[in-house]
Amino acid sequence: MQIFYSETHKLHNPPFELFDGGQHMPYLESPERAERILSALRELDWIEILEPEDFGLDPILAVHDADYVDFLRTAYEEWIQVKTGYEKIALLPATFPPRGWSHRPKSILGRAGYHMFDLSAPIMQGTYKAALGSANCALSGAKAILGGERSAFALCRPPGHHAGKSFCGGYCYLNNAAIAADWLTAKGKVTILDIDYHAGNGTQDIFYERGDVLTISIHADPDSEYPAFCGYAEETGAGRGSSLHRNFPLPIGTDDEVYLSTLGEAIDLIQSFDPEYLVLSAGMDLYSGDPLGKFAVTRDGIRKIGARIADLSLPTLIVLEGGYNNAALGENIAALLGKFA
Ligand code: SP5
Ligand code: ZN
Repeated sequence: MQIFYSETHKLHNPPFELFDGGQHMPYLESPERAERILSALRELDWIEILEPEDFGLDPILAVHDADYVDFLRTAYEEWIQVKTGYEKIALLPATFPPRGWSHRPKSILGRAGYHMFDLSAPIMQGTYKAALGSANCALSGAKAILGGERSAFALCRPPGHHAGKSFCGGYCYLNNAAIAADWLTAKGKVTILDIDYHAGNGTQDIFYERGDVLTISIHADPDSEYPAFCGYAEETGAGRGSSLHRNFPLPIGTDDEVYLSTLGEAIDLIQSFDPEYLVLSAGMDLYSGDPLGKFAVTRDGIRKIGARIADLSLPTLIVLEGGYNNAALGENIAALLGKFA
């Protein structure tokens, strides 16, 4: 299996994040995550690690608004020009628009509040480059499956599924899976199946009204978990995309059996849609030992999830999303990928 990995992810390494209640915590979405996965995969004899190709901005601008991408590109440089009495490590706003405030301000802090939906996607010096490298990993994986590979794994960092057409948040800046899926639609219908613990609100935003991409997310019930405002069962798409988005919110404590039976429902939907390609948003925070997750899914469960998805026999691009138990991350990815090899 071809694995696409770029060292550029290391340019994005925020020192802290803000948890609920304003607690400063070390940033969980760290470079160590990718390094752990890479070293576990290097142990396997059925993988080949490749540098991504540069696809330029066109496939990114097919998914994200131009003014948002421009904001990501220029934000840090503009922010460091602002005179403050404190050290500026990362751009993070403290003011956000409530419903109905639609004006996009000129100031960099104003635009940051406009394009960010939470406090977990700070923009640092290397963030934009890292996000481009991550998107290029997903696009390179998409090209591999177009070229006849049965599957490919994009070792993406930063992750993408919380990033929408014009917003970042939840550690995500560019929606890698969405960019790759959109690129694949030139050749046929695509399904994105999102198994990250958190609802894939960015992917939902991007494809909500599209008829050529079925999007499905299986996740912790947003009534009690992040991202709180999106990921409910009644959100099923609109316009041409009517009935082509599905959310499966699951309770805290969900185990292998419940997860696999829900996955079975998702697989039935995929089979009825009959896509040419599958993109799997693979967040490993569904694992029982994840610091951000409260499911009881085991490594054996992850192996079975991979096997059930592989049984669809579709050309499949697997894209890394979340997963923060660094010690278990490499083995969990190896378990997920095993049946695709
Ligand atoms: C890609 C991805 O998985 N993004 C997830 C971002 C989640 N941020 C939520 C932070 C919620 C903090 N609550 C912490 C409770 C820890 N016990
Ligand atoms: Zn997640």
